[in-house]
Amino acid sequence: MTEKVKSGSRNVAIVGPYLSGKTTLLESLLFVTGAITRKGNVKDGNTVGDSAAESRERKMSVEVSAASTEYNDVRFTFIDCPGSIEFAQETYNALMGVDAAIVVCEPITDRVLTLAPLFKFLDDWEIPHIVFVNKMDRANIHVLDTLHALKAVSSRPLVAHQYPIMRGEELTGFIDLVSEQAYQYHPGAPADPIPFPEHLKEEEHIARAEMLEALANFDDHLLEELLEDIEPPQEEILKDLKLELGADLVVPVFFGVAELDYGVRPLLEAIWREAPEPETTAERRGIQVNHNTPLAQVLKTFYTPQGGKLSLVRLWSGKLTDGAVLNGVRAGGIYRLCGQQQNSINEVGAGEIVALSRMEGIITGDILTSESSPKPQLPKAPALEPVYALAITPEKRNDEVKLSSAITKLMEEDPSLAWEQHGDTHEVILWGQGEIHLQVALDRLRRKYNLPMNTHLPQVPYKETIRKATTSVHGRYKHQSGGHGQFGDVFLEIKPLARGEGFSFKETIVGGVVPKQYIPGVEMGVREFLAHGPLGFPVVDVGVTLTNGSYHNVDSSEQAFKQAARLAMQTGLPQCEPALLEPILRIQVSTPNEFTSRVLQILSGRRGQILGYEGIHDWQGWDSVIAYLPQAEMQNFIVELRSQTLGVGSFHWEFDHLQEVPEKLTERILISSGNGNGNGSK
Ligand SMILES: Nc1nc2c(ncn2[C@@H]2O[C@H](COP(=O)(O)OP(=O)(O)OP(=O)(O)O)[C@@H](O)[C@H]2O)c(=O)[nH]1
Ligand SMILES: [Mg+2]
Repeated sequence: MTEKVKSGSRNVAIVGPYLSGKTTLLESLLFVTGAITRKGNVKDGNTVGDSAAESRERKMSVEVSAASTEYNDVRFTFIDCPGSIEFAQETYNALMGVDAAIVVCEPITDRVLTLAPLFKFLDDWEIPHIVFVNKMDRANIHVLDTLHALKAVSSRPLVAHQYPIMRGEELTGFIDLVSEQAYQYHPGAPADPIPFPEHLKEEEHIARAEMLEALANFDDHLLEELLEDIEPPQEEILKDLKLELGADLVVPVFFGVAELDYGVRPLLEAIWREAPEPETTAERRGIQVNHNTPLAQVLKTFYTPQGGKLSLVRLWSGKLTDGAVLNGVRAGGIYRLCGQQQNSINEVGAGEIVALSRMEGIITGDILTSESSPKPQLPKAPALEPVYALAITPEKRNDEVKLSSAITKLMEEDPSLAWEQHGDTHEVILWGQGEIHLQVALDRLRRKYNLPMNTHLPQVPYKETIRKATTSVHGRYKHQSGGHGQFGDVFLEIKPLARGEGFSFKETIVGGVVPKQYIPGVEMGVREFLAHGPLGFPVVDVGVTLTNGSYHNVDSSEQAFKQAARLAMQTGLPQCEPALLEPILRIQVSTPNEFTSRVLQILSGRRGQILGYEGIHDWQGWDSVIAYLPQAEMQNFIVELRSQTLGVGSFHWEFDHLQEVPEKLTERILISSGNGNGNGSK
């Protein structure tokens, strides 16, 4: 298909807290621009944004979805991002490739904190953004209070771009603060100009003055005009809005009702007029736009329900034509997306977001160039650490072999998933960002790869150690079976080592009472035994010395000495006061400081040891709490943390050390692991 040349393009992410109306806004944007002729809605599961089965089923977005449309001769590609914090990686990856973002939120003042991590990301990366206060058909707080609350969570100044006209809790129109023209909304039609509503004069003046003052902070000429009471020309205000939005210096605010298309056209008009062009974005990212050399970045990987692979890329530079070869891989096709609908095109120019098919071996975040050119570095959203785990086993035993290739594909789609086969517990553990995140991954395994899974809570990789030494434990292995017998005989000393030292093996054999060639067998026997100590777990921090023994000329062998060593360990280790050890994590929790005391309580309630807390230096109002937390207490920690912090608390973790399990817990752990005989660590 050959297309008429557009005068430009804009790529805009639609982001914001969970259920704020992003997918509904996308539907409305596509409708008012004519990309779709009938609007779907989230409840009926027929929106463009939530067309993936996993999103439809849950009535929430669980992955990004791209849709291209046209407005005033400019190609717009919107990326509808999931709001749930568990899918934040999707949002962050997409944001790296857009020219601007629309932050959709609700007019609920005590929930604005949920915007804080997003605002921080946008400001850290200087991504121009506009706020769209949605659901203004149910706004039971005053507009100025909404603005005030929003300002408190943004490090950049928020400026109202319009002043809403309300009837009770319902939005009926708006005053454009640049032109001071008032408009009345109508269902299913563009807004009409109306006379200025005099009763709003005072409030409108306050909002307009604030907007102009915020803009003047970055424009001396405008500042002079304001000081001299000169009315600035509209073109000057619009020019400043464009420049300052483009440099992420100010954040314009709009109001609307996405479900009724109210406020959607003014929003679109503002993005069209004020959002930076793709070349400006490339320049700000330090990318040399070279018209000959393609440079693209993968923002998302999809495996479609039919099994095909699609890589959503931002083309920063150059152009792509059908059959282009990037990083040595030939693209199967170039597509503009509208949710799951793929429209094939022959060619695409710099500044657009399109999908490439069959880019085998290419994963999200990859930088793509034509074969010959050296690859420049482009910033990449940091990968989120997994904070929630489930152990999984295929429902059908034979499926085990298929599992790793399916999970690898899932991880190509979603880099915030991880998996491991645990060395101690032998479980396959799926790691992710929360319960829903993992449920979606399991749904995909079942639906796309026909791999239904059973899940259970992962076992804690406990270890055990000893508290006391024992001298000279004897192990003798003697076996006579027909011809050639077996004989091994050893004396071992077992002692505890300092925490973290692991295992050591020594020998003090004199006079060849245990011949040299059999000593490795003794060590092997000891090591094998230590894989499952008397409490049922791997034993660590133990030193064993082979002190004495005897052998038989004919019947001795390495194998026989191995058995003798095992027998000695079996007798000796229970005499050494075995003790259970649990992994302790060092965690760093980030939380709004109004919730810090709750976080401390949660940690103490989970046997955590608080090491300290302080304000985060580049994040006003947020604290960082450092603590030791037993791994056994981590399972639902993220769930509780989020429930106590409006969903925004997060944490980093790393293994720190092993520590003895408190006596009163040991017995419970041993019984539930099926290893204990109820006699605790004694
Ligand atoms: N009253 C009202 N409800 C709305 C409006 N916009 C969306 N909704 C409803 O809000 C709910 C969530 O809408 P979505 O569009 O799925 O929100 P979202 O932000 O995409 O949600 P996630 O992607 O899951 O974070 C749905 O039930 C919508 O019908 C609006 O303007 N007014
Ligand atoms: Mg959505």
